[in-house]
Amino acid sequence: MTSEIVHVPSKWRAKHPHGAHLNGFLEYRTLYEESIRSPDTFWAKQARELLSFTQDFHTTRIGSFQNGDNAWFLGGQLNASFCCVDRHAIQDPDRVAIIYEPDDPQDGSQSITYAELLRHVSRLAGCLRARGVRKGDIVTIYMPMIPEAVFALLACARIGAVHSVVFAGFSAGALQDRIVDAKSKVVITTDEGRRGGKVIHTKSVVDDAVKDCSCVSTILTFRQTGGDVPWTVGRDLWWDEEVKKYPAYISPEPMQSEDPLFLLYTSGSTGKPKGVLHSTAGYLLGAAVTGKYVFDIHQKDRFFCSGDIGWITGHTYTVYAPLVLGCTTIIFEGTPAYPSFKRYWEVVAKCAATHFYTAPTALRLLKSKIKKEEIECFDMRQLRILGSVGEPIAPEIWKWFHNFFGSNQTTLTDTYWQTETGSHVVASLAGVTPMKPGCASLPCLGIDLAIIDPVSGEELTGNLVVGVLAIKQPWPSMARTIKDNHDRYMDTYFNIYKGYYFTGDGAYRDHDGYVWIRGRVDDVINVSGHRISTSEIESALLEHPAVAETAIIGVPDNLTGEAINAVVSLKERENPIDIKDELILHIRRTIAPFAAPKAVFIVTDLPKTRSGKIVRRILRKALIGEREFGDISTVRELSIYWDFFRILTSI
Ligand code: 6R9
Repeated sequence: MTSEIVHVPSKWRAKHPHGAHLNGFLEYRTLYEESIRSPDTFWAKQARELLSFTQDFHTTRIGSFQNGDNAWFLGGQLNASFCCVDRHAIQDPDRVAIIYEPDDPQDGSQSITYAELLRHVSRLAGCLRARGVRKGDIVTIYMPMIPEAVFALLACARIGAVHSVVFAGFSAGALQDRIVDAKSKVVITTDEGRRGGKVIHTKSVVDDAVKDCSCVSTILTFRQTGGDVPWTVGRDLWWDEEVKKYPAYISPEPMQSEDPLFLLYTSGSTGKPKGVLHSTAGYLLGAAVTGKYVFDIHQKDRFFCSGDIGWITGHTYTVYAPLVLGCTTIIFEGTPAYPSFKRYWEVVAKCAATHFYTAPTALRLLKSKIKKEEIECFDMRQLRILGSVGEPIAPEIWKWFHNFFGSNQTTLTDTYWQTETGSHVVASLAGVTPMKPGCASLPCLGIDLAIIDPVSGEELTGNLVVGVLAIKQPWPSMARTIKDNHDRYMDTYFNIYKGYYFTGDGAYRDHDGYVWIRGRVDDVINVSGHRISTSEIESALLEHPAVAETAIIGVPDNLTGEAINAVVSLKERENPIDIKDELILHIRRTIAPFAAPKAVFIVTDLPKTRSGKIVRRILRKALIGEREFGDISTVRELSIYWDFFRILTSI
């Protein structure tokens, strides 16, 4: 593990003359200590500063992890759409809230001001109300990355409805499960969407999904492409024909702090996807505090988060954090590969983005496709802050990201968090924290981290410790429950180590107190008594020039307990026999002989979820010879794993 430190570049300060919100690393240390010593004082102050309560709260926090009943800002009333729209529209109506960059660059971008956003959100909110949606009802949203998806989230929030966004790449079956679980009366979608030059048939999928759902009485469809779509008179309504019937302003519904804001389904290690429920004030505050301090957002900023609205990253950092702080969010409909692999650079340059937040999976792809000369023409001078999310970022990829997007003049924050945490929990603060490539760094303000010995269940204090990552004190944006299954919520997060929230990830605290995320604890491999993180071996393999992507899997082994298997895709066609030996030698050399894979499998691509995470579960099952894969509804392009299978069985 490298302990190289990258300081905030001096040119960063020149780009940002007023400096970050915090004046240096010592101020973070002081504020962090205060936030842990007196959490109620810290969070109450942040809440009053960053949110707008129409009625102030009287109690900052009650409840405990043991009882699973944490609640924040009791007695407070607020509305998330007011905080994200109205207050900025009142202060500065012409400030741009959204820049929309379509899939096809020929189609031209579009800007929406805060005043316009208020009108769009109000009209849609009026329409939802007219279709019978009431406070507490769950509205399912199945839309591509377009501004109307943002309007839909905020319109729900405006009338106190709970939004449940389903990624518009999920199948009809997966969508149906979520609609039924949520008992949605209304589903919001588009006729079609575009992504990477391809058409996605959103309305047809919704039609298939609701065939057996008696709960759905309205499908509201935004006309995005103008394509022909199936239509059921009475149930189906065109967005443009409906919204114009409702006023350009409706007042926001006053909500209690703890009223739910949204539901988001996520996969657990077992069972069907769980509906994670987030609260209004606590969630919004997590987005605001991390947006302000981790990403140093200022109102003049243009924030580009490539995370789709169908995932938590899209919720918190494409929608809520930028809008609650009143800056401009860039909504990008497309992919990094269309019409060329230069697309992300084009979007950053064209929109003059100040921030670019993306995932290592996209970066690995781009790294294997792009040469420096190809992107030197783009003016990236406005870019100040880079961010990474979703999985550990190998130091190699970190450095490439910093160089190829930031010309080594930006900051780069690796942000560790989860659907359940609502907002960042471990991250460096842009412009404040000295960075270590590949390291998530330090706990965010108000987050009391613990590393626990998984065997004894005891907390490991001090530095140079390895264990499982947990959180010791409640924080406002933590999920409040799993819909209709509070027992599962307790068992997954709170009953494993009493008194702690258990993240499910392994972590190492180095000699500087920096926290390195080692991947899910089920991804830790124990070979002959040596514990080794899959991501550590993966990072090392990625440093080999031939490797494009890799997943390390632990398989049972008679001799060593577990054996390491490496599944690797290559950048170029190489002789697989030669390269296998070379990769094994490479790991022996860079980590240790015990970390060297026992077997290496060369494949053309790895099975991934639609959000780009490698599905190790499938690889593991294939490697141990199981032919039953369980729920594979979240896996992209199933053909890839059949291909993988074929290669495995032919070896
Ligand atoms: C935000 C998001 C959560 C899981 C989490 C961990 C992994 C996320 C990471 C990271 C290492 C990072 N993860 N960010 N691992 N470094 N910076 O991705 O939420 O989809 O719920 O996934 O993703 O394993 O437990 P979610």
